[in-house]
Formats: sequence, C-alpha cells, structure tokens
Amino acid sequence: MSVLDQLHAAVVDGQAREAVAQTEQGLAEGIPAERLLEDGLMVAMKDVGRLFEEGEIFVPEMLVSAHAMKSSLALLRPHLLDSNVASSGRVAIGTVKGDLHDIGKNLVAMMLQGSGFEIVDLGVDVYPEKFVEAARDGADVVAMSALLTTTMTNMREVVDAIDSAGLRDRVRVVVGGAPITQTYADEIGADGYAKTASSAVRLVQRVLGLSVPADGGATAPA
Ligand code: B1M
Repeated sequence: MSVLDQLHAAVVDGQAREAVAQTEQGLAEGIPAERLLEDGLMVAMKDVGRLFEEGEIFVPEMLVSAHAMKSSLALLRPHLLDSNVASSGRVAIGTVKGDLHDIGKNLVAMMLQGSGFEIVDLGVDVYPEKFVEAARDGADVVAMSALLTTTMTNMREVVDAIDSAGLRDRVRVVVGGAPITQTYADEIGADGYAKTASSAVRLVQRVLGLSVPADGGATAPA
C-alpha cells in the first residue's frame, strides 16, 4: 500500500499515531504537503462522511477520525504556510452558532495566515455578537464557516448584526463550508463565497482590493 493509501486508512480508522507516522513517511519521501492533504486527508474525511451517512459509523468514530486528521495536519502546517505572498489585513474567522465543526475553518485560517493575514480565531459555536465585536475591534474581514444545513442559516444573523451595528461599510463578510453556495452567499448579502481553503485566500485578497491572480474557485461581486 502506498503512503497515501495508508494515510487514508489511518484517518478513516481513527488511528492518530498511524496518521502521524504516515505523514512523516510521506514528507520524508518528498510527497508534497498539498498532495498529502488533498489526496490523503481530504479524501479520507469525505469517506468518513459517506460511512456516517450510510450508518456504517457513528459520531464517536467521526470524532476519532477528526482527531487523526488534526494530528496529521499539525505536521503539515509548516509545509502549507506560504510566506511569499504579500498581503495585509486582519481576518476574524469562526464557525457559526450551533456548529462544532472546525477542521475546515482551521484550514482556511492556516492558509490565510500563511498568506500574511493576521488571524483572530473566534473558535466554534460563535454567536453573532462575537463576530460583531471582532469587527468593531478592527477586523477587516469576517469569515464564517458552517458545515450543517441547520446552522448555515445563522450566517444571515451575523450579516444582519454587523449591519445593525453600523459596521457593514467597513468590514467585508465572506462565507464557506460544505453546504454553502454562491447563491446562498448572495442571498444573505455576503461579499463573497469560497469553496476551498486556498480559494478563500484569493477571495479575501479580492474583497480587500489586493491584487490577485485570476482563479475559478472564489467569487465575489465585482
Ligand atoms: Co459532522 N456532519 N456532525 N461531525 N461531519 C457532517 C458535516 C455531515 C455532512 C456528515 C454526513 O452526514 N455525511 C453531516 C451534516 C449533514 C447536513 O447538515 N446536511 C454531519 C452531521 C449530521 C453531524 C452531527 C449532527 C451528527 C450527530 O450528532 N448526529 C453533529 C453536529 C455537531 C454540531 O456541530 N453541533 C456532527 C458532529 C461531528 C463531529 C464533532 C463528530 C466531527 C467534527 C470534529 C471537528 O470538526 N473538530 C464531525 C465530522 C468530522 C464530520 C465530517 C465527517 C467531516 C467534516 C470535515 O472536517 N471535513 C462531515 C462529512 C463531510 O464533510 N464529508 C460531517 C474536512 C474539512 C477539511 O472539510 O469542513 O468541508 P470542510 O472544509 C473545506 C471547505 O468546506 C472549505 O474549506 C475547507 C477546505 O477546503 N471551507 C471554507 C470550510 N469553511 C470555510 C470558510 C470559508 C471558506 C471556505 O470562509 C470564507
């Protein structure tokens, strides 16, 4: 079995120690961190989601898989940070109220940080008031993540709360997460939507008016 297959299996089986060993092995073999992330960890988490949906595994198994993925990500982190990209700005990021999923949010924060942004990580289950407070404290961008169809609706509350606080003109709002779409982002009045962590970086650069190379993964109104 290849390192990627073994990394995949370790995450699906929730074996954190094995995931770390395979990540180390992959890096030692010269496999790019991006490939270990995309073709190993992300595919594994997708499979974990499918197994859960099919009733093959339950919440505790999802939790141990998440732990294994996080353990591997901690090793990949320094390799994923690209400090050559010049940009600036403060981004307050959090997973919305009622939602505890933080792997995607952490990945987005990591990529943004690696691109030169200052990150204020608000954590998970973040209430609208906390996003507003971060905007008032000087965040240029509020970035929200949601993984549940039942919590994505809380993004609208945040946009409205920022508006009611009179801060909407000076803070950009961007959204993402598995159930989010561009249509939904437009509907709630967000400034942009990104499908992946790397396109989130380009999106934030774009909404702040920083120069960005053309791409297809992030969209913001012109
Ligand atoms: Co949850 N869960 N979960 N879960 N979980 C999903 C999301 C689910 C799709 C599984 C399934 O049924 N197939 C399903 C949601 C169904 C729905 O709403 N339609 C689900 C469910 C139902 C639940 C519970 C309700 C289960 C229960 O209790 N009965 C419960 C809810 C708890 C809560 O939040 N209140 C629950 C709990 C959990 C765990 C705690 C066990 C664990 C999370 C651990 C953690 O995060 N620390 C967990 C996990 C691990 C998952 C799956 C398997 C994996 C999520 C993940 O980390 N993916 C997930 C199935 C799946 O996604 N296929 C599932 C990897 C991550 C890198 O991807 O987060 O999508 P993702 O992030 C991507 C993009 O979306 C984007 O960039 C990232 C990288 O490219 N992105 C952004 C994310 N945020 C962004 C913000 C941006 C831009 C881009 O801002 C600009």
